[in-house]
Amino acid sequence: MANVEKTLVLVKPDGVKKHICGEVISRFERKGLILHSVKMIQVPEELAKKHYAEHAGKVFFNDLISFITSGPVLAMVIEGENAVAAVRQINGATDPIKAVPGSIRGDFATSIDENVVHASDAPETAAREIALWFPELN
Ligand code: FUP
Repeated sequence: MANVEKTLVLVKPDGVKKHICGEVISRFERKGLILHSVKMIQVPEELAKKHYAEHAGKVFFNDLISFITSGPVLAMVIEGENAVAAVRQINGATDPIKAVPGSIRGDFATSIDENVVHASDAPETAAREIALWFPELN
């Protein structure tokens, strides 16, 4: 298998509340990706701010932090060939209205500020995010 990668995926509080964690995991598994690590976490504000550091100062930053800390999040490391791009394909576009039907966001969300899932956008980002969310793997 060429180009095996790991990527960080979150089922955000809206996804946990909709009881679709299993559905989300199932879509990655059906694609052939592997569930490497998984945990349920109540996100501390400090972790949320580090995770979303690239958005600090933007108009939606405070809402982003409030939302991700508003309830339990399912954090996981997904592994497999081209895992970064494969997971983002399955998740769909950031704005659920632009996400195609059949993608997670296209099927389960209507609003950009509650879009069910997060996934790393590049291998370098994945390394940083996995270290942040799963320090025990370092
Ligand atoms: P993504 O990589 O698809 O998660 O998207 P971004 O990193 O661009 O955005 C991170 C999160 O910020 C999104 F999941 C939703 C939120 N966001 C807004 O609430 N409003 C915006 O205009 C853009 C992003």
